[in-house]
Amino acid sequence: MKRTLITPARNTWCPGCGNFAILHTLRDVLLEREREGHSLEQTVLVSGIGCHAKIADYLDINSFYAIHGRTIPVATGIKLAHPDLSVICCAGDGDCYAEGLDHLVFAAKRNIDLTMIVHDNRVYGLTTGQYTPTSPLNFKGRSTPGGTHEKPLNPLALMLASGATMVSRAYTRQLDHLRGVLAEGMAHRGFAFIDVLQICASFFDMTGYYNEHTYLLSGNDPSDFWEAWKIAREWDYSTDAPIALGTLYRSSGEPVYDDAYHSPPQSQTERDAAVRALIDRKAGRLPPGVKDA
Ligand SMILES: Cc1ncc(C[n+]2csc(CCOP(=O)(O)OP(=O)(O)O)c2C)c(N)n1
Ligand code: SF4
Repeated sequence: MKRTLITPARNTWCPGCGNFAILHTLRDVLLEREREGHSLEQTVLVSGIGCHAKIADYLDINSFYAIHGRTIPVATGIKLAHPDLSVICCAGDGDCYAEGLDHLVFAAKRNIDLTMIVHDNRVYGLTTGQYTPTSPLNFKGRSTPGGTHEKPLNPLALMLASGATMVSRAYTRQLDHLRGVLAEGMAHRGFAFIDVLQICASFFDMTGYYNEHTYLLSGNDPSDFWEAWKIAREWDYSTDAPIALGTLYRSSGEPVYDDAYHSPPQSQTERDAAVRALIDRKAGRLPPGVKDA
């Protein structure tokens, strides 16, 4: 029987939600990687809290539901403890551009080997449409009936400035392109950041706008930081402008945090002994002369 990697959990996303596109394209990428020899058992998905996070319920792979804004600390812990795993973060824009923004900046700065997929619907979806850092100026939502008074954050410029070694944008109505960018992100060694313009059909349906304004990048040189910077600044997430889709920046072969990090003891026996010694030390039971980890 053909594996679908889709769990039997009841799907509660709204009809037309862009999360379906991310779920199914990510599934395709994972199955393709498995055919290429990357075991699914070596892959872990960490999600935040929000509509996007339910992807952990719907995709049949190892997963961890973090708390709001904390996908990256959890994913960092997993990666440092088990450097051989491929670790994916699925976060919301409220989740990681507001609540957990500091973690995002530090993950990029450290160039930790994670694939960061942001379901950027530009609202807090699960809590019914409050504004987030990428909502446009004057956005009228549940918490701002008179419109917002602040300009949005440009996540691509922020990630470039923070040191991310892959910076991309995709769109949930461009499935083949989205699939390609997700595959590229998973293949990248280092911090791969992908801002996915994800349609929230219920609270901020930008389909018509994105269909009209997006274009696929071609002929750009992703190793050219300043070209990437220029492309990132074309659209400020608020004012009408062309919206580039694709990989703006990619720098390969840069040191990754996981390599430089002092690894904990690798064997299970050593780990058990280290944990036991820590517990004993805390409990004041460590015999004289025995060093803790
Ligand atoms: C620490 C904390 N603050 C607030 C909440 C309430 N909360 C749950 S989901 C959510 C909105 C999530 O929005 P976003 O991250 O953009 O994801 P989306 O639902 O749009 O996918 C909020 C504010 C929470 N669960 N935990
Ligand atoms: S509220 Fe928006 S993001 Fe959440 S499931 Fe519905 S369409 Fe999707």
